[in-house]
Parts: sequence; C-alpha cells; structure tokens
Amino acid sequence: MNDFAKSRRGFLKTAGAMAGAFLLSPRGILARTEELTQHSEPVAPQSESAAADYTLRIGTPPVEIAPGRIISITTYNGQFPGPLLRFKEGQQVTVDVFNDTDTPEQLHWHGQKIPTDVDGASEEGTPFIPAHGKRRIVFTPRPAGLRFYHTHNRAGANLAAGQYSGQVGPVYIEARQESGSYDREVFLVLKEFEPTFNRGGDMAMDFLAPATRVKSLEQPGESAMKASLAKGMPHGYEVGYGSFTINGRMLGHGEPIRVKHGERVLFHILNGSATEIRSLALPGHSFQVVALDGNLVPNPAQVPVLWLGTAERISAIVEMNHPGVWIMGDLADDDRRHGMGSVVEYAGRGGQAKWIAPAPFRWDYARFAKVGATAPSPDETIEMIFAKDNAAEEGFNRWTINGVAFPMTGETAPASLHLKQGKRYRIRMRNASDDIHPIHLHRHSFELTSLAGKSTAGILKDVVMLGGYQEAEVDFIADNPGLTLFHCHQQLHMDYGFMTLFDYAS
Ligand SMILES: [Cu+2]
Repeated sequence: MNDFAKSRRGFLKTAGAMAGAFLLSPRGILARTEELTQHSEPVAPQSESAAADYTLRIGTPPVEIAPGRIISITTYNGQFPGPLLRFKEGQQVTVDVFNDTDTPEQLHWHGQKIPTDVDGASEEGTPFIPAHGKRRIVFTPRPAGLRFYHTHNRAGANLAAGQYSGQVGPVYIEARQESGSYDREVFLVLKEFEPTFNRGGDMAMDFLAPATRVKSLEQPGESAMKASLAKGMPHGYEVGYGSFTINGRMLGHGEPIRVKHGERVLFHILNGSATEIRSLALPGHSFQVVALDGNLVPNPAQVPVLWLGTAERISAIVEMNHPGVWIMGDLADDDRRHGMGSVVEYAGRGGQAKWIAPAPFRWDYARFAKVGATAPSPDETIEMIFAKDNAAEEGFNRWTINGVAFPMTGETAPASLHLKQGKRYRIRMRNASDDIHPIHLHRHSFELTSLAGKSTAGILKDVVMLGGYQEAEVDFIADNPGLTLFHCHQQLHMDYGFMTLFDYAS
C-alpha cells in the first residue's frame, strides 16, 4: 500500500499471526483501569491537601505485545495503552502525573477545550512535568466524547521519544445525557512499535475522496523534489515499524473481542500512531460512524472501511449480524500480518479467524456531513501553504507553513496570527507536498467547510487529513484565549518545522 509497508519487509521476524488467543476482553481495558487506580492510590503522596481523582505515572517498565515479545517503551502506569480515563463533561478533575524518567515530559489532553497551563504543550507555555518529579493538573473536561492523552515532547531523531513511545491513552468524556442505542462499548487503540528510520520516498496513499489534486500545487512540488534528487539528495528519512498492535497486543496474541449475534457494539477507535495512517475493516460487517474525533456527526452513515490519520478517532456502531470468527484488521496486508488486527469471535463459533479484503473504498468525511447545509461565512480567512524541503534538515525533510519552519531548538516562536475573541476564522490550507498531513488545532474544534474544492458543513473535528497536493478549509471560533498550537500530527513533520502558534489579540 505504501513505501512504509515495502520498507518493513526484510527485518520483520514475527511468528504465525493466528497462534493462541489474546487481547482485550471488551471490558478488559476498563477493568484494568479500575485495578490500576486501586494500585496507584497507596503510592500517591500525602503532601497535597486532597487525593487526586486520577494518577498517571510515566515510566519504562517492559511491555509484552505477544508471548515472549517484550519491548522497552515509556508508558503510562506500566501498561499500553494508558488507562482509559472516564471524565464527566464540565466536572472538574484533579490528575497527578508522576514522571519516573530522566526526561521532562509534557502530557497533552488532545481534543479538549482547556487552558494553556494544563493543555500540555511547552510551545503554549505549559510547564514540564520534571524528570523524577510530579505535576498536579486541575481542569474541567470538555467537550464530551472520545479524546485522548499523549506526550507532546519533540522526538526529532530519537525514536524512543515523543509518540514513538507508548505514551498514549484514551479519554472518554461523558455528556450530561448520553444518547445512542448500543449494547456495549469497546475501546481500540491502534499503535506500532519498534520504529526504525528508512529512506521512504513518496508515500502514495490514494484513498481520500474527492481525489482532486491542484495543478498549481503539484507542479512546483514535483519539480522541487526532482531538482533535489537530481542534486544527489536522497529522499528524507521516514519511519517504519517492526510490530503492530491493537490495545498493545499483536493480532492473535490476546483475548478475542467476544460478541453475540444481534449485538450492537460501539467501537471507540483511536489511531495512537506517531506517524502512520491506519485503515480498519471487519469482513461481512459495516460501520455506522456516529462520531468523528469524539464529536457526533450530522449523518451517521454506514461504511465498509474506516480510515484514521494519526491522532484521529472514530466512534462507530457495528451490528453483529454475520456469525463467525473474523479478523478486524488493517487493509495493508503487511501491517495486518505483523499485528495490526483483532479477532472478533461470535459466541458458539470457533476455528481460525478469517480475513476477507473489502472492495476498494474511498474515505470521504463529507459522507457524514449535513446534507445541503452551508457553513456560516467567516469573519476572516487565513491562507496557509504547506511545503517540504526534501532531506534539508540533517537528512530529514524540513516542513514549512507559508515558507517558515517552526524552530527546532526548543525556543518559543512568536505567534503567526493574532486572533480576536469571538470571531470565526477560516483556514484555507494548501498542500504543496505529496504527503497526507493530519492537521491538528489545539484547544479548539474546527468545522470542515471545504474538502478538495467541495464545500461541506456540520462536521466538527480536531484533526483532518489533507491529501497530497490537495486543499481544504476548516473554520473555528476563537473562544478559548491563550497561545494555541497548530501543527501536523505526523511526528516527523511536526518535529521538523510543521507547526505554528496563534495567540489572542488583547
Ligand atoms: Cu504532515
């Protein structure tokens, strides 16, 4: 499917994918959370006036992703994924974060509308959680829906740092009134491990709809790349992975997701990858997408395949109406065979889990949009062009927004945009590179208003995939004052320049 997949062949050494049973019992992650909370309470310090509601501990105990396959990664509470944290919308929580590592850390509450001192990004001024220290965080979770927490450290060339590590965990913020008819929830966190650098090259990922490319972006982008290669530059570094997991277990090495005929299962799926785009299908079943990035969609349409850019979340209901034992897995054969899947087992069924590749299907966010609706006009439109300087930064691609790469040395950069509170802004994003970028805005949600030249409305997200040489527009309301980070969520891209800061005009 892509060059990552190709480059992985050769150094992978996984055994047969289907041996043994494994993984999450559907309630497993919740059960584990409760268990861990109980374990961690006695070690909470007594120095604070009151005990925290939640305790997270950053550390590096070994983690087993398949029998005998132990990896050394930094995690939350010694497990991958980190414990599922269930908050109530609008109800203040206190979280103690202990850092047992030698590296100051940032814990980002992705997708939440909270102040800069707790958002978890040093660029916005959030204090670090000191090495071998602790920070108490108090905030009011919002908005409702599937969020997550992850490190916001820069990794650069260090493949043990940033989101290459195991510092990813799901958050579910319960609305005051929960709606929807389903029998139970299953949380799935998709994540690769054992990263290595390679000279990837062009990542052809042809799955977005509309597929319209913009000639005026494609021509200069392609000729810049040709000129760079002609000068003898190799392709900039990319990252490939040795193992692939759902909820920290490789396909075939955990408990199956056990279901009953006729059950409606609400899957909450999070792409916790540092760099990769993931797909997911369950043979013989379809997904009714009810929320994107935790926000309910106006049109909960049925689709045969899900696609998630880095940091995207999808909540989808599957009606279990096709009994058997199935592999719910990634469409990329190589990635699935090396772990990116889960077994779905109907009660009373047994035998080898089956995978059947779905028919080709294009992912179009607008499928879930409000039919016939138009977004309100913005007060101001911000133009942004994203470009790649091939291998320009010590062999890594350097990324720019409007010609400027965010400083890579840790100093704070001046804001590129001064927002006025209450105004509606439209960001018109144009991608002059062939890569897909999962674009993320901190502390605000945005509405998708145009995708590859086609206008749309009603979908609220905090990450959107922008296709190679494509354009898209998102609108947001400046309603959460303070420094606000805007960046590509692909770790290599954000670490090598693909970031900018907004502030609020006083
Ligand atoms: Cu990117």
